[in-house]
Amino acid sequence: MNTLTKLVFVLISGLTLSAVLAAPQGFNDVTANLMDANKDGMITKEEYMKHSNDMAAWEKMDTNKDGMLDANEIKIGFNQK
Ligand SMILES: [Ca+2]
Ligand SMILES: [Ca+2]
Repeated sequence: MNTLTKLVFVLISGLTLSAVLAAPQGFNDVTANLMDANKDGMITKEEYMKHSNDMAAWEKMDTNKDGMLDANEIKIGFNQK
């Protein structure tokens, strides 16, 4: 491996690592993580109600109305606050 190849390799590894670190972990919001009692990445109504009784906010966040917040709904919902 010559120096240039090494440099390119290091650059690519660095970029890949940054991309992984920057990628949404699905569930990295502290509050959401706290609410997700069983850490399955979803917040059910029951889990939510242990921390908040603001059901208007819940209804707004549960955009597909399936009774739970998935990672995407959490991300959008918590960022809109
Ligand atoms: Ca859960
Ligand atoms: Ca939902």
